[in-house]
Amino acid sequence: MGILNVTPDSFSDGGQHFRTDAAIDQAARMVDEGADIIDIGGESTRPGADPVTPEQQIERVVPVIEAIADRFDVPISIDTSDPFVMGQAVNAGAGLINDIRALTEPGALETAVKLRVPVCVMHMKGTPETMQNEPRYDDVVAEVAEFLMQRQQACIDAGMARERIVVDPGFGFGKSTEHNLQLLEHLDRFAGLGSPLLAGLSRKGMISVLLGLPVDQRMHASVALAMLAVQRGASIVRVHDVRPTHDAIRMIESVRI
Ligand code: PT1
Repeated sequence: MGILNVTPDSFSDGGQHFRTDAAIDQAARMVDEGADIIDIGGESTRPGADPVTPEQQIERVVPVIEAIADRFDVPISIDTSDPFVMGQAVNAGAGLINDIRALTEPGALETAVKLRVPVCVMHMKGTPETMQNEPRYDDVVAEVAEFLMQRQQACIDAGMARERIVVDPGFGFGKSTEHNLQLLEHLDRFAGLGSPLLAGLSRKGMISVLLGLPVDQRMHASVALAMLAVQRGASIVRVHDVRPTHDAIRMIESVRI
């Protein structure tokens, strides 16, 4: 899954047309590099980010989704928690809902069921504004697994098929580096939930903590983390650097030890 952020901090502020054109170019590149899904988000959810209104998200993502759906044959995922954005995005051509709030916003679960697309439910402790303020767990693996199992069940009860619900432990979302490492070590526990598993580790802060690298130098470490996730059962890895990750996964799959 290639990451396509359509936010002012990810594309310099040349207006919506400039943003849409830049996003199409980036999508074309990721498709060429082997991406199987393009994940489009109009709201930054990294630690400390401010929320964005549904109207702003729609203004940013809908033209981009329409353009990509028009040009490429690649599945498009919409990274949002807002039911209104979900509807507009699926209408424009998105085929997967990626929700860091695991369909907990009012109306989100019902909307996702009505839209009849697969979903990704992710674990987060707190909100993006505050989640990295000393997160605490008794047992992070058990707590995250319990949450994902509950959200998976809520989706099943609402009428979704288990294999159309993707689960994600939410690396970096209300987790210290130690928590992230424990989740990675026990990732097979989440694969055991019987739904496809997604892991998002690309360029995240834990690489800075462990290796002291700035964000523009985290590619190799990110590929290594993606490989660990794949070997522990992840079926989707959400990444910035598609070609190196794609090559590494192909290598794993042609060796399979
Ligand atoms: C993710 C994810 C996401 N991550 C899914 N969607 C982000 N399903 C956005 C840091 O510690 O893992 N899974 N959508 C990006 N969020 C972060 C979080 C970016 C933490 C950076 C950090 O640096």
